[in-house]
Amino acid sequence: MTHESGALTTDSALKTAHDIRVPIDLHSLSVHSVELPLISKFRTAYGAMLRHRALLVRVEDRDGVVGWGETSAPDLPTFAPDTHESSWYALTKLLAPRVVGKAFDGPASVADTWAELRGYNFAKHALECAIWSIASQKRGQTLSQLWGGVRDSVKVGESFGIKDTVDELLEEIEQRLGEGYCRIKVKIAPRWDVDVMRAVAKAFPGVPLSADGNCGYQSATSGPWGELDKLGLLMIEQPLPAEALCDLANLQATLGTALCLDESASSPGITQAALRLGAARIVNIKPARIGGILASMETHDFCQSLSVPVWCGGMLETGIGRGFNLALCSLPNFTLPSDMSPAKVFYPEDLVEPTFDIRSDGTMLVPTGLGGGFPVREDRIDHYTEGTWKSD
Ligand code: OSB
Ligand code: MG
Repeated sequence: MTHESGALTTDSALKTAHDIRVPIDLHSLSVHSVELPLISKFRTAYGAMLRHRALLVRVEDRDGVVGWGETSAPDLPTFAPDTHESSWYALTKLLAPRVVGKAFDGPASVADTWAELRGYNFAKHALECAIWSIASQKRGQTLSQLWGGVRDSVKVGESFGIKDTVDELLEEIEQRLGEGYCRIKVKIAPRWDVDVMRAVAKAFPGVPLSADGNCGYQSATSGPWGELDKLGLLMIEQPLPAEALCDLANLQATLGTALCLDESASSPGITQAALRLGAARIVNIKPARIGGILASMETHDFCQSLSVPVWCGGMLETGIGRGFNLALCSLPNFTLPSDMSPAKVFYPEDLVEPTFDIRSDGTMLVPTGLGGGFPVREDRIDHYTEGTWKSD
């Protein structure tokens, strides 16, 4: 990190991560399908979820170092082409054979083995995370240190699903603001948008507020956009379908409010194209959706060069996946609050212990532990596992 004429400049995050050298000799890999009950249902434009399935990847290298990664592709290919089952297929049939029993000189060389494969971003991300966890332990550096992080704590907000009533939503927001969260994100869908956002803005004046459409609207010209634009929102996340880049650009041109890419940002290349089209002014980097940690670094870097701020979204990950997300948020261009609820907001218990929590100033600490950041509770994973695959 250097200071030039008062401006904060850093090396490219991609180059920093790409250049990490550490011998990794992959001895074994297992994939665990877990199902966790949700404390309360989580509803978005895609529908309601009462339980959550995740895939956990465990890798062990010949020195006995163990790394875990997590991915949380949904049951149906609604959010992205990836699903729980397609990620299972990719991990067990496509990715494991490329890495098990092989020796590498660092995480980037492992990721190189699947560079020719299109898609399966969620699976690639989980395996890449498990490898980064091993790299962190073998180098004796935290993920944030390995990746060139510049801050010890990150600003976080909460994502609120669609509720049965506005009062229910307001009550939950009030509780979360009391816990410290510094930004509110409300899921919207046709008939749960302008009135709801107006009520939230009125009840909590001055609190940064965004809306997330989850691709639930079809038109840039008709819809709640003009009304939402009057509310001074921090951003409107993914109002139109993922591939509607030209419509997003048309909509962005009519709005004072910044649009933010989520589902559209399906790879670094598409994200860059979308920004050059003017489809948004902010990017939600979800590492699983965009293809992993290195893909996130690349996206972080060109967004920074285009003066586009980024933040990290969540997919209801447990503490295993969030450890990587928190470390990612320590990079310089993650300047907006990220979706980073502790697992306890969603689940009866976390799969790591100790886990992380929100602090009263609206921040969370970047993990200081080696590996994924938090000690994994393998006994709890066993408890929630409904299927396991192991390499020979
Ligand atoms: O669009 O950000 C989204 C959860 C599932 C699918 C899509 C999204 C979400 C969230 C969850 O908003 C936020 C979190 O995990 O903290
Ligand atoms: Mg979103």
